[in-house]
Amino acid sequence: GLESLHLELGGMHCAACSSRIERVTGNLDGVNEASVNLAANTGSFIFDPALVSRRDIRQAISGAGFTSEVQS
Ligand code: 9UX
Repeated sequence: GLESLHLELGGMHCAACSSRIERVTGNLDGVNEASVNLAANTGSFIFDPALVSRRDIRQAISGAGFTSEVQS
């Protein structure tokens, strides 16, 4: 079934940054929903673990120039 990932994000300074993170993660096969909150520096991702991993999602974010930490 689907799983969720909640991240604390670093390096966002404007709405284009949060949109970019939503786009690069949402473009991954298996990511069904990508929602980034600029003000809170957080992101929530719904994904199919048969198609994409938590690591894949975090690598897409770092590739776009942002940091992420898994929220407890
Ligand atoms: Mo806004 Mo974000 O000018 O990398 S796009 S700071």
